Order: sequence, then C-alpha cells, then structure tokens
Amino acid sequence: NKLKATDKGISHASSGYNAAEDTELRRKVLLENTDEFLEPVLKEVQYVEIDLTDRMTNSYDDYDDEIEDDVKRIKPGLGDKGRKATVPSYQKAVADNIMKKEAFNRLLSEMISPNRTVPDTREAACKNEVYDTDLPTMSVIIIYTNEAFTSLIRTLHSVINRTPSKFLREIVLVDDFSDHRDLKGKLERYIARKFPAGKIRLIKLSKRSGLIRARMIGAHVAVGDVLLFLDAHCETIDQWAEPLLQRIKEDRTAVVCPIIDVIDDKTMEYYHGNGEFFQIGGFTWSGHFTWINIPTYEAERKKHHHSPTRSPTMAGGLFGIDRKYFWEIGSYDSDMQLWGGENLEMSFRIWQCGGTVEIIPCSRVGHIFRDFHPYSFPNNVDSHGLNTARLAEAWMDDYKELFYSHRKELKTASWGDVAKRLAFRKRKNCKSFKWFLDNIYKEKFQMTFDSKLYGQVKNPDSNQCLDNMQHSESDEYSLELYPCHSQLYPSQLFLLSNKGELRREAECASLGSDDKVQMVQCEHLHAKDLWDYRDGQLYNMRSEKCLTVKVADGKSHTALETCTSAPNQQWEFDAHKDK
Ligand code: UD2
Ligand code: MN
Repeated sequence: NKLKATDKGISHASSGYNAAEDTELRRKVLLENTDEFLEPVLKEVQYVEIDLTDRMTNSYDDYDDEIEDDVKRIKPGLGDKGRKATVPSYQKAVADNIMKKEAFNRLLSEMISPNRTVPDTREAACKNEVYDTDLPTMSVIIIYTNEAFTSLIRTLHSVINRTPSKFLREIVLVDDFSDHRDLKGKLERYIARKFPAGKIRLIKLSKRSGLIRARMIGAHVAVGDVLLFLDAHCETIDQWAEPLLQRIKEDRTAVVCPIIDVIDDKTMEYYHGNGEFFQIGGFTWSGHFTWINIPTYEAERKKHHHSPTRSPTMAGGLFGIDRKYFWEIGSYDSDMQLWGGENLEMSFRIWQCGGTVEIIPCSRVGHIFRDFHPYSFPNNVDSHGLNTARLAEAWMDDYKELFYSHRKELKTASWGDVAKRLAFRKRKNCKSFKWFLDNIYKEKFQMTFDSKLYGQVKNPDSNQCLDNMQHSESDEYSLELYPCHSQLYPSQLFLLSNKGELRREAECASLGSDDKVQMVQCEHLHAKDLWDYRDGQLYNMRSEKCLTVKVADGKSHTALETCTSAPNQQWEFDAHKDK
C-alpha cells in the first residue's frame, strides 16, 4: 500500500513547473543578492541546494513508510480551528518527558494534522480591507536547526494553504546543519511528495552557522520581490501575507511584522488574548527585547486602529522586507553568532538609516514560544550577550555604557571588531542613537541622560543602600534596603529623574499603603508621586513626607515619615551630573 510517485496529489509532472526557467532567473538574481557583509560568510560556509525533483525516484521507499506511519498517528479533528488539545492520559508522562527536552509538546504535535485550521484572530475592521491584485511576490525564508519535524511541516502547509500562489514565489528552507534523522531524507521526500513542484527549496549549510548567517544565505538565494522571514514553528492565518506585501508596495523602506499570535507550547492552542489589544516592540538597557504599549503619539498619528503601527523594535523572527532594500540597508551583522541580538541591531539600524519598523495589525502569524532552546549552543557561548555588545558598539553611541552597566564583563569580552558596521553607518549617513530615542521611542527613559542624580542611594548612618532585591523591572515590590556593595549588576542603581521620579529603568517609587514605599510601573505612577532632594532628604510630594530608614525585627526597611533632621532621613547619591 505504498505511495507511488504517480499517486494523485503529487503535482510534479502536471504542474507545468519549468525548472530550466527558474534556474536561469535564480542565477541572475544571485548576483544582485549580495553585499560586503555576505562575502566573508560565503567564504566560510558552503551551502548546497538539494534537488528535490530528484527525490521523486523510487529509491526512497523507507521514507515513504515513515511518512505513512506519521499519517497514522494523526487524530482527525484534533486541534482543529486552533483548539486546545491534549494527549490521551496514558501518554501524558511520555509527552511531559519529551517536553522537558524539546521545549514544546512534540507528541501532541504529531497527533495534530499538519493541515489543521486556525481561527481568524484579526480585529473586525481588517475583514473589510481590500488589497491590490498585483502585490509584490515573496520568498518565505525559514531557517532551522534541529527543529521538530511536525511543527516544521505544519509551518510549510499553513504558508502554502493560506497564501495566494501568485504572491508566494517560493519557500526557502535553510537547514543550519541539523543532524536529526527526520530532517534528512524524510523531509526531502515529504516535500517532494506533498507540495507543488518548485515551491519549496531546501538549502543545507556545511556547518552550524547560527540564525543570522543562515538567514543571510536564505536571502542570497531568494528571488521573490520581498523576503519574508519565519521561524520553523509558526502557523499563519488566512490573508496574513497581503497586508504585509501591500505596505511594502506602498513604501519599500517599511520593514513589516505581523502581530504574533500564540501557539501554546503545551496544548497547541492557537490564540490571541484580549480583542483588539496588541503591543509593539521596545527594549531594556540590559539589551533585551520587550513588549510595550502603543504610546499616545503613535495612536494619534496612525489613521485607524488597524493601520500600520510604528514600533521602535521588532521581536526578530517574523518580518518582511523588500529584497533589494535588505541588501542596501546592511543585511545583517554577519559576525553575530548563533542566536540573539540581531533583532535589536536590525531595528536600530533600519530606523537610524532612514527606514521604518512597523507592526501590521491585519497580518497574524502564530508562533510557539518556548521556555528554552531545544538545540545546542556549541561551547556554551553567550551569543546573545556578545551579539548585543556588537550592536551597542555599532549603533548606540554613548548609550552603550547603559548596556555595559548591566553587563560589565562584556565590555572587555571578545566580541570582535565592528569597524565595517561603523563604516557602513557613516557611508549611509545614519542618524545617532539619541535621534532614535528622541524621535522614535520618546517615552524610553534614558537613565543617567535623563536624571539629575543617580548611582547608589546610601543612608550613611546605617550604611544601607536602596536595592531592588533582584526583582525584575516588571514586578511590583516594596522598596527595600541592603548593605551597600559594588555589585556586578546594578541592583542598587537608582535615579532621580529630571522630572522628579525616584526610579529605575521602568519602575518608580510611589506612596504605598501604610506609608510604605512601593515600586510600580512608571507608566502608572500617580502624577504627584514625585520626589525632591533637599538638604540630603528625599521628600515625597504626594505624602509630604521623607524617605526614612526604620528598623524592625533587627532589619532595616524604608518608610515615609514626617521630615525631621534625624540621620535616618539622610541620603547620598554616589554619582551626579556635576561629578
Ligand atoms: C526570537 C525570534 C527569533 C530570533 C531571536 C533572536 C520571534 C518569534 N522569534 O527568538 O527569530 O530573532 O528572537 O535571535 O520573534 N536557529 C538556527 N540556528 C541557530 C539558532 C536558531 O537556524 O544557531 C533557528 C531556529 O531553529 C528557529 C529560529 O532560528 O527556527 C529562531 O530561533 P528560536 O525559535 O529558538 O528563537 P525565539 O523564537 O526564541
Ligand atoms: Mn521561535
């Protein structure tokens, strides 16, 4: 009962696909798809394009058996419309174990059809949008290293099923040196069997190159007008591509991202929380991507709620960019390794060099967010840290010091040399990081640049300092004291901003219950919760009281008390503007 190359649904022979024509075009476009940053990559990494038509010969019967076995594992209807699913209870223990290694429920994924449907998560207004019939074509580029087979092919099916064929020029898979058995012969055979001829191309790299270089090679071989990057564990909704292509057609310097829906790592549920609500990209001074709310100035600038929304940064995995513009604007920093940082690098670069980064609310793509990386990091290298040091050096000017204050050890680490990036920046006349902050991310607190006083805030009498006690910048917690120390990470860095907030990067000290001091998100700060530094005291205007050290149970705590001249209300900042 084996599949034969001549079975129905296999379209190689009948599709009218002309391989010779394609080869000619690819050869021509390859010469355009390059820049100074790609050259060294091509010297170090060999790539081969697998001839998938060749995989139609009969010497692959074993793989056909495996593909048939996979099909038998699928439970019809499970997870359809993106509904939440579970494995049968007797398999739960096995599924949980796999999850610990692979960071998502692979066993469940194997039971869900690779062709399942997902819900339309767009806001209602999107359904009335009309898109041009002559949009640019796109090359969807999917890079992967040792990703699970079923989530990878589900990504392929959803793109093929939900993108009008005339806009989908090709899908380019770039295999970053996977060694999982599934991703060798079986994947090739599967593609040849299940997908229209010529739509999916497979590129294999000669060594583990990291996602940045893998994307560059994908972009190098791509022929569509637009490059559309996806991770290898995504699903798209209907009409996901049109709004992205439409926007690039209007403005070739717009770099566009869908709203990222969630595919639950445990239940495979496809969802998006909270109606019309979505967020855009920000960053922390420690060099991490974050989600932030749309500021009022941007909400007012854009025409409709569902219009393209400018975003200071992008998450990095899912975005579209005009193919030629990608090469004009500095592709990627090819000296970045493995994973991390390239998304902020690209965001800062696009904005500083004249483009825009936008979230297109009518485009939706789901992504499995995983708690850890299921693939290895050779030599345990901190690629995110090193890559971020490179982007700080190349794009952040003096503001790089704010990053280094979180990662002191990286200042002298061997992140290489960014001379080529700096030369590119100069040649392109790109703007400063200060321009980016002042114009594109106006609400971003610029730490020491926006403050009158900062550093450790010490009460000399008790030798205690304000301390965030290792809370993250999104927690709410009561402000505590800890013996002053010179720490590697700035848990004792507090600032008195020009506006009068006593704060850290995102959290502000406010009047809490029982005259305690509560750290809250600065966005939600009461307008009167400002502080004045007078005669060594920190005076809170809302309570009209002073920050005080109180000892209870042998420990020091902060509180707000009526101002006196006592030493437990004296504070010193160890750095300020005049020093
Ligand atoms: C996010 C991005 C991801 C990337 C990353 C920062 C989204 C949804 N995802 O992390 O695309 O921008 O931030 O670098 O915005 N891969 C390789 N070679 C490697 C490492 C990874 O090919 O050496 C592949 C991997 O198989 C996957 C893709 O790169 O297909 C992204 O990796 P991830 O899914 O682990 O990253 P994620 O989503 O945590
Ligand atoms: Mn991912």
